[in-house]
Amino acid sequence: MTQLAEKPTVKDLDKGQLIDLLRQMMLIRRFEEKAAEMYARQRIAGFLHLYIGEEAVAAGAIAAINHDDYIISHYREHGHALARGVDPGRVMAELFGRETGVSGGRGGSMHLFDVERFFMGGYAIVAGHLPIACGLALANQRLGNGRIVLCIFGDGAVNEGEFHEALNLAAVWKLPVLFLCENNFYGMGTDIRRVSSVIEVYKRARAYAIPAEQVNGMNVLEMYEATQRAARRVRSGQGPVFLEAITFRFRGHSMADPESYRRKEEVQEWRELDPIVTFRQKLEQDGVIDEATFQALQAEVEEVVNEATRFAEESPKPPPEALYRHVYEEES
Ligand SMILES: Cc1ncc(C[n+]2csc(CCOP(=O)(O)OP(=O)(O)O)c2C)c(N)n1
Ligand SMILES: [Mg+2]
Repeated sequence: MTQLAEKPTVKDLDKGQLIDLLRQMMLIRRFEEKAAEMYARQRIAGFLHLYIGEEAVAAGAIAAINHDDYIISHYREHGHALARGVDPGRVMAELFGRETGVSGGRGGSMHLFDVERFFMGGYAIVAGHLPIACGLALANQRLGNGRIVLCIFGDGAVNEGEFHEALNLAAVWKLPVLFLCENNFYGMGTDIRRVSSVIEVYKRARAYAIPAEQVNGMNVLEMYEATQRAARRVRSGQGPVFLEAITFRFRGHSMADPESYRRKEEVQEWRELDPIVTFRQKLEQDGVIDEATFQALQAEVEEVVNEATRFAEESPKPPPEALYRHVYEEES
């Protein structure tokens, strides 16, 4: 029930790594803007939940763990997949429902999966993946492979039974899970202040004797530092750690959200904390990048996203018989 001890060290990050964090956030932003455009043009159907505004959480946290640590996430997960290095073309193809998508085009936006990159989904059921995170962590613990599980979910998950079951078991069994709650204050159109008796989500973890703290999720370096410290503790075998990233989605819950539940001024206030704009300014002030570097990054990201979209567009749709695959075992 203590704050995480040791002080953070982003001093370890060199110039290249700092630029990578900026590039990563820019890629997620541009990818999402393109996905919104493709949705409007009816290239993408079904649900589409954008991550715009929350990029610092994914970029900072995922850069701070090992490439073979597991990540398991909720349904607003495009940014997490991209930050883990899942191929943007295969993510876009999944949104398009194409055969080349990471889940063969049958999962769509909420079910991105890439086992080779230890990215274990994409889950549409709110809080449904927290027990799965515990299962992955139990396997790691038994195998003694040194891997941890980064389990990402929204504030909407914290009043679900599975949240409490998972936290309790993880604490009792000292499972190597890093719980990361993206608290953006809304679950669909519901304000957390209206439905939670304790709105400081991290305090709930402390009730299970899990070390927990709040992090500024609009600041990529703070996310990196906090995750690095938390991951170190989790990996040392002392059990789970809980981080609550304070963040905000700039767009509606999904593409079909008139946002009548929140004030325009509130959204505007958070937009002024845009994690990409503020980090770019910091890097310029610190002399890490100049205007030309930023322009080059923008051009690079644009090209990656255009290429991903071209790949998705040109990819085949799954044939109708693919509907029967992975459903029942075929009789021989
Ligand atoms: C068990 C369950 N209940 C309800 C829903 C419907 N639902 C989809 S998203 C959502 C809100 C989740 O909000 P949050 O966890 O805060 O994530 P955010 O959208 O803010 O990233 C709800 C209630 C669901 N998918 N699963
Ligand atoms: Mg939320």
